[in-house]
Amino acid sequence: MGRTSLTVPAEPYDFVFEPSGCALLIIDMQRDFLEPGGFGEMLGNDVSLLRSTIEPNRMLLDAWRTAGLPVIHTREGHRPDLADLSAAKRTRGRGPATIGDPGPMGRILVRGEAGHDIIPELYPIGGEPVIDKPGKGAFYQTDLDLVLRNRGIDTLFVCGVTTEVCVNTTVREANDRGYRCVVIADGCASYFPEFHEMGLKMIKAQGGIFGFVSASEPVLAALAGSL
Ligand code: TIU
Repeated sequence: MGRTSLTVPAEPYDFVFEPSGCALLIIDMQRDFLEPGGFGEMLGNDVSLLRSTIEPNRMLLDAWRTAGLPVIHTREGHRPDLADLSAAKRTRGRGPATIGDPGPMGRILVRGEAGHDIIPELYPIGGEPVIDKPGKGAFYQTDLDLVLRNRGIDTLFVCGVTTEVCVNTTVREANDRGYRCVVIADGCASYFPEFHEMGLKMIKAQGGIFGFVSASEPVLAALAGSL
């Protein structure tokens, strides 16, 4: 792909980008958050709200791979010895089980366990870095910034779950580090629809205070036009 700029309709205004500097950043599309019988559902959440994001993400992933553009995946989770899990995070929530406890798909949010892994529909392929993060933001205590800089990436198209937690936190972190972010509205979701809506509004308010919001279809159309 050349150095041609593309334009995609977005809010608060059209977003102009150069594909070679754009990564697709897919946040925490993990089995424990998305699959029936996982940790998310065990806590009483309706995972179908999150599963609506799988198809838009799959189409974006296909398009990014076809265009030969960088894809980066993240997973929230902890070392098996939980040495990177703060007491504050472990004890918050007061649910029936917490991080590190046995769950329906292995130890909850522990690296190497089945539930911690990415759903099969969006499984990474060779050459796609997977960033394991102990927090909500993908920059905190990870090498994401280094990976992006080494690849000349300055723009992130951000998808994943959940909109108001890990997506919002990551976009705010990226914004302060000088990255331009476009959040894909139908590629993100929350267990709480009103939080999804407000999470997107918070990104694009005040002239795009943290970034832009678009959707999978216009982004796919922009990329297709460039192939
Ligand atoms: N990935 C992510 O957003 N992690 C969360 O903890 N989300 C919740 O909504 N709990």
